[in-house]
Amino acid sequence: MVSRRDFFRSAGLAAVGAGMVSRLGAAALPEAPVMDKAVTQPPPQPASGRPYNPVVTLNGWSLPWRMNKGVKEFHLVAEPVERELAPGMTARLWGYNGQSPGPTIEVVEGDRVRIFVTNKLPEHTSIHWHGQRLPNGMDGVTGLTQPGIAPGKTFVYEFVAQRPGTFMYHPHADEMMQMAMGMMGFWVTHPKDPEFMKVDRDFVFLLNAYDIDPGSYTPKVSTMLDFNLWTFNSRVFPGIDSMVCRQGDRVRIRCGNLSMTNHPIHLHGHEFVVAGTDGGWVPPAARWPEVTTDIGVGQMRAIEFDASEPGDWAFHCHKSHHTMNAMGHDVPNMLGVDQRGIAEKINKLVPDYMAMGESGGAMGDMEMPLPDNTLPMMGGQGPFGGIEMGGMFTTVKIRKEQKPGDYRDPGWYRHPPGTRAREWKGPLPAPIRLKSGRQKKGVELKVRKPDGHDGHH
Ligand SMILES: [Cu+2]
Repeated sequence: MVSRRDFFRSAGLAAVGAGMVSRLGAAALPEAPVMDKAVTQPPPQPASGRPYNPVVTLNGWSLPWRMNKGVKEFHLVAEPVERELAPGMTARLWGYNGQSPGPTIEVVEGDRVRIFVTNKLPEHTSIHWHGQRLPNGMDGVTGLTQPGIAPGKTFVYEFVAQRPGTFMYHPHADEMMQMAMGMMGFWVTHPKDPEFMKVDRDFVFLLNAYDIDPGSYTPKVSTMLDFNLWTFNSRVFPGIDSMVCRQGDRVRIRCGNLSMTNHPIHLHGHEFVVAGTDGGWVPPAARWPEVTTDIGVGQMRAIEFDASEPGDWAFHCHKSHHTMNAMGHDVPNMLGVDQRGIAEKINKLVPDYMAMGESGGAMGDMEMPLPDNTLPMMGGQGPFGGIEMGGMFTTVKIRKEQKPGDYRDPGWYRHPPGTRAREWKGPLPAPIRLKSGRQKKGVELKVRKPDGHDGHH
């Protein structure tokens, strides 16, 4: 659960916040809760204010608030964090309140919101509230709408959450550095009417990416294209939790892309519709069915589907390099090459050399020593062996017996007898092949040439 840190224990914070606070006439800043775990936290029911249906942040959490004379007050602390990307690999990132991404902020349409932002980074920062309608001076663009928040200082943002929908937040200060280090978060403004577009399960997460050399801990921030860790909410498979649903649920998954490239996000076994973007909800008549939707940089897509088919359904980015982890992005293709003895010889020269198998990849099963703090290129053990995936991959687990509101992982799906692909041991019919290079006898093909003469072949 949320571990809370007494704000006043951190003396530096109390001192720097004082100037801003006195102007607001408040006695003290709201506490800044901290999360120390990377597992999905159960959705918190609102303790005060208007009712809403909370979202579930994949491998994340929602930030508690306090009510102060009708204003919802949140406290974000920008700070260095340690984030476990998957068991076996931890990254030294920048984030908010103990994690990267920062906590999800959930408010209701019409709420007056006050967000205190304390900067514990070694350089200035700001927060831009991506997609929101707000006074220009609250837009968080360093140099344009405000000075940067200097290290040690606290700024306050205040506006009315006018438009219900799905938004993101991230710095608009030294963006290349700060976003490559993991500074970002999700924001959901729930509709005033809790019945509007109500769903049974509502998952949210960000698409992001890091470039961390095997054996090191800190992302290379100047990378533009060659990221080696493609993440859902700063987690890679097999470290990403499953999205667990009850059969028959209406399910919404909201993905915001704050990486440097697009991600075609694909769901198996079901069709979905794109029901919303960061610009708002798509009118029902304008939605079309999809099984993959491309999410561009700086875009959010809310997809919805009926979880009608029980099973463990893959959910992943369709770029195959985005479902691999750090090791092996530069491996040459050795298909068909007899490599007997070569790997051992090269290993004498290059200790970490790993050759791609002559009969294909199958690197999920390859045994090789890894440097400290990295992950195999593909991993994850399923009920039938290696899943051979990494990066932006997880599963949607749909079960008949899952209770409403229960997000606990039910384990692997047990396929009913006769419903799983299996080895065939009977006689094989002769394969039917199309003969190429010559026509079957008795077939005459007539071609009309462009010059008008008929040619017979
Ligand atoms: Cu991708």
